[in-house]
Amino acid sequence: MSTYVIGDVQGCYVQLMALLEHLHFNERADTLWFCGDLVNRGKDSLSTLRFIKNLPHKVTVLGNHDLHLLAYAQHIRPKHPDDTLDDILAAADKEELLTFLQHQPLLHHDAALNMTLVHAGIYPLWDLAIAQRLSKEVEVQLKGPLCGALLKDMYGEQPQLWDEKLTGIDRYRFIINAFTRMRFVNAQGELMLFADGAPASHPDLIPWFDFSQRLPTGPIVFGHWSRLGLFNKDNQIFCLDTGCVWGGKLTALRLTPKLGFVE
Ligand SMILES: [Mn+2]
Repeated sequence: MSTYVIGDVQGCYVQLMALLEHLHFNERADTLWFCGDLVNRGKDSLSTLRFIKNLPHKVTVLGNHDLHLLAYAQHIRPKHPDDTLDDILAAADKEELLTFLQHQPLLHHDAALNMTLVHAGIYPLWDLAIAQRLSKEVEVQLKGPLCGALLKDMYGEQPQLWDEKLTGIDRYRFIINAFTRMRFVNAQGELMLFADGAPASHPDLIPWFDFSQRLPTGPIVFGHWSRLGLFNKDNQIFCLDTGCVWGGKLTALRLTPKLGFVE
């Protein structure tokens, strides 16, 4: 009866199977959480997505690559040269796979385990209750008739600063960018989405979790930031993106019965 969080799989199906074997994973007894970016760039996005969708006990949140798949499938976004998504679109169960993805949240909170799962992070000026409310706002849109319009207009880097008065697509775009693309903010708390290096490579910027006025959220586990890599700040902030798709490892964080990394 273990619960594990798995880092960014990105279609690395063989590595996922190897990690699960290493964990002695039992799909009837154990639960897997995935921190998003299930697909893309790796060799086998189709097998990965199908395997996760069919797991009896799983939680996953949406990453930027998962949202890209939904937009690409609707012909809203062009194919990126490095995309490895076409096997999904050619699959007989394409609609079930895409519908599964479309119904996943941006944030998952487990009060009993005292842990919150997101793809990139929680914007530092949101506490947990605000983050839960804002993720729901977007999830409702993604599941509704305006999903296509949202996917079409979610791309862009503005607005950079959160304001509760934001409305419509500017509001949704900020929420999606914060949950799925954020790494750094500046001293004013603006999203600095262009920066993707390690913290030391951007000394003028602040990792979102180090922002001095960050509001309390409780422990958070996330991926997305391969150049941050395996990271644990005070058992409160856990990064699990160890760059499997870039030749690195796939990592799990065991939540129960005992907190700890498994590589
Ligand atoms: Mn990502």
